[in-house]
Amino acid sequence: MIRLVESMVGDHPARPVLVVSNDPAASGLEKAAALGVPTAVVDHRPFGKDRAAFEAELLKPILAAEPDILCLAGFMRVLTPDFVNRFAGRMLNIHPSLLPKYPGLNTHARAIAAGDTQAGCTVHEVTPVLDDGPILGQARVPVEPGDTADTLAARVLKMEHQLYPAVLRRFAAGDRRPITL
Ligand code: NHR
Repeated sequence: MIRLVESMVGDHPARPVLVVSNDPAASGLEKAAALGVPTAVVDHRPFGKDRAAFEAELLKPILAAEPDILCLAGFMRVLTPDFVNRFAGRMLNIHPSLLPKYPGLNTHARAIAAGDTQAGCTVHEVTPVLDDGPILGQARVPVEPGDTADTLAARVLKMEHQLYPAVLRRFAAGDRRPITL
C-alpha cells in the first residue's frame, strides 16, 4: 500500500504506508516492522470460501492507511471484481513469469517443463481477470541447464527486486509505458 508524499527521505517518490498480509507468518511483516512501516494481518482462513467477507476485513486497514497505490507482492488470494474495481488503475502485481506466458501458479516449473530458454517476471496492473492487466514492465533471466523450479525462482526473484521499484517509480509519475530490464 503506497501513498505519495511531498517530503522525501531517499529519492523514491513512493513511500510505504502499510504492509498487510493474509499470512500471519509472512516474513515481509517483520521486515516492514523493522523499518518502521505499519503492518496488519487479516488471515483469510476463518472466512472459508467467503471471499467478500475476507475482503471486507482486508479493506479496513487499507482504507485507514489512505494509500494512493496498492502493490501486490506474493499475495496469493484471488481478489473479487468488487475489490479490484475499487482500486482501478491503482493496483499493481508482480508475477513470476513473462506474461502472457504462464498466468496463475507454478510458473517456474511450467517454464522448465516447456524447455524455455528465458524466464522472468512481469509487473502489471491488476484487473478482475487474473494476471491479465496491462503490462508495465518485464525483466528477463536465462534458464540454465540443470535449473529446478527453486533455482530458477531465486534467479527471477533478484530481478523482481529490481523491476518492482523501477516500475513503481514511473507509475507514481503517471508513466504507464512498459519498461524492460
Ligand atoms: N486478483 C485479481 N482479480 N486479478 C489479479 O491479476 C490478481 C488477483 C489476485 C492475486 C497475484 C497472482 C500471481 O501473480 C494476483 C493477481 C493467486 C492465484 C490463485 O490461484 C493466482 C494468481 C495470483 C495469485 N490463488 C488461489 C485462490 O484460491 C490460492 C492458491 C494458493 O493459496 O496457493 O485464491 O501469482
